[in-house]
Amino acid sequence: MNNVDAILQAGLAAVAAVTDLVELEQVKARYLGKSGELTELLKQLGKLPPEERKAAGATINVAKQAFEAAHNARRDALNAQKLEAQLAAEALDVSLPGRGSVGGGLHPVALTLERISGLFRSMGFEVADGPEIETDFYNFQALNIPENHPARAMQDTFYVENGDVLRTHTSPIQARFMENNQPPIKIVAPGRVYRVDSDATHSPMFHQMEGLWVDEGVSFADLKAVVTDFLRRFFERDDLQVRFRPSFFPFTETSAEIDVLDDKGRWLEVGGCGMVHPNVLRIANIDPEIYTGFAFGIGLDRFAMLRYGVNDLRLFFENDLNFLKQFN
Ligand code: 2NL
Repeated sequence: MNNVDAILQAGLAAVAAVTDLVELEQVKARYLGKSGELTELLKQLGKLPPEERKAAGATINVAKQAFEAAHNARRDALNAQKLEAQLAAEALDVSLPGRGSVGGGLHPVALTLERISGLFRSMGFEVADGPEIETDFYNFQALNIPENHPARAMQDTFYVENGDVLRTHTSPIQARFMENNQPPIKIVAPGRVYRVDSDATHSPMFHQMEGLWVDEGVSFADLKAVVTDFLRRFFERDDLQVRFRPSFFPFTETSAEIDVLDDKGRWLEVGGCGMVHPNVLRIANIDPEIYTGFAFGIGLDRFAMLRYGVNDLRLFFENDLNFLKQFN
């Protein structure tokens, strides 16, 4: 019984020395566990003479309580420390400014499509659309493209099941519109088109816009006026030189290529046009003895390149955000 105080002092020192809760519980087991040092003293009580047992038991219990009090205080302190550390690690400054938001924007080809549609709307044209998977009839036959025309060959046209095709131009939109409407017809038809072609200057999917005006008395002079006015407004140059160069398309007669003079004095081809072929009107149940019309077609990707100074067509289809974000 003489060393109760020494055991207690050693126990209190051990409790004070621990740095985490696991260690603390190990120290507690060493003193108060099944064969802990203070527990062992209680087990020895029976060996004392009866008259000494009560006082010795009381002394050991006081030591036990002192140890337990120290243990509890240390446990609370370690828990508080642990909470402090966690709060510090998870601290969040709610007054910091947010990361902000990055707004999206339209693709340059979409911007170009919207701009050109707007110009034609202001001249009284409506915007029409149609399916990208077309029948042979609307993509070829209705446009006076004969059975053995090279444009129908497998190396130019994507064929899907049952002889349908991915439209190779937006003309079928207009063929459908003529079939369902009588003149006056005044529409533009923008959209995706597909051809078996892929290199630095050709993509298998690209964008076209065609225009069509059918009414009594529509002439090649009207074609030249509308196309020239459109080009001068698109390029924002009132003195832009426009040239109509004789050409051939199965769906127009007469036909012409459209060239503009650039600022380095070179003629650039920007599209094709012509008077709608009488066969095309007839197939759509429009009487070519009463009505005439003109049509034209341009490449929207090409117009987007010219407007934004983009020199490689592939940039439009790679979806590189560093490229696209310049148009936001
Ligand atoms: C080009 C040439 C052209 C047409 C498209 C057309 C449509 C119908 C009837 C007659 Cl429904 N013609 N479209 C006419 C001439 C030229 O496109 O170089 N496109 C990029």
